Amino acid sequence: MGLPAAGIAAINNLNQSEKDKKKGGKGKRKLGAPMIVTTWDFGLQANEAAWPTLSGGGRALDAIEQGIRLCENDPNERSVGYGGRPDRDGHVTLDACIMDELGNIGSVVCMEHIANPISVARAVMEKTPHVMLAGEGATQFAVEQGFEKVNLLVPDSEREWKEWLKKAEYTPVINIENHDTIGMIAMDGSGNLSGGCSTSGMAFKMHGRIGDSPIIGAGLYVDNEVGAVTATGQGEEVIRVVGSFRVVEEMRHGASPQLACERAVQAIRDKFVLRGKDWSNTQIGFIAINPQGKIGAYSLRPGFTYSVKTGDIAEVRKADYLLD
Ligand code: SD4
Repeated sequence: MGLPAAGIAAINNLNQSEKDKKKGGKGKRKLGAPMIVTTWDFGLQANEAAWPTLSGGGRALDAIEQGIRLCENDPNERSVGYGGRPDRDGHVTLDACIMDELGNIGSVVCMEHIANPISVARAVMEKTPHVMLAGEGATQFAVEQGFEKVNLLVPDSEREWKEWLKKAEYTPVINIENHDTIGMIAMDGSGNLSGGCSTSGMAFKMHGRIGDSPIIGAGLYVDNEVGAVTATGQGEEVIRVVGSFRVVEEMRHGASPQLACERAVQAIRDKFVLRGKDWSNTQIGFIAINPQGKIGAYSLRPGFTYSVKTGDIAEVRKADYLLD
């Protein structure tokens, strides 16, 4: 049995007004001023690359893609994109995801030979009926979309890998050179939030290993009404507590971005305790923003830094942490 025509119209109108609100149309909201927060020291340059779009009235989603691409293209950033460290078999496999203010999502996992996984993730989001593409299928899609196929393994990474092969011991190193996964969250001049995350994952990981970074809810989550969150560090632990979604849900229930990040890190610590596992070699960091422009950041161990850019500020900050 169908609804009467007037009832259907009412629902349609309601949906349209909700859509208008979220698109910044009717009921346009303008909360905090434009801002970007990015994981690690290298976020400073990424924020600068993203800022012209935000300060020029552009969309947070575009700023995110521009900022992350800068980092992906830099061969000296050895944990993201071109120049990333390979897995234990010598393959550079990249993970990335992106999410906008409407809840659109796109992700690529374990993708080889393409330097800008964040842009491929965006293409998955905008040009396919799917939300995730993996491995060869992701590369094939990227090539079909006009992305160039390149060798991502730079000589320095290859040298490090060959050195590692002599012992082939998998011991993740925390806070590698004060940069790691790039996670970027931003609010634009319309008060809309977006985020992105891109990584080559843990160096010398098993072939096919995927961390939190391309998994919506784990490495990244955005709810335009509540906040945007991203994570860095050992992805297995972030996935275990569905980290970024968890931080957003803490904020939804009233926690500040700071308290929400602290609770998610505590939840990760609690899982280590419950499982009787050692966390001395583990680092996890979260950053969060809310529509009022408040920032949160917290990590399991010392050494996590994040970069903040607003109209007045461009700086690297040290996050508070749970354990020495
Ligand atoms: C991952 N969180 O793949 C990402 C990046 C990383 O140490 O390896 N960080 O788990």
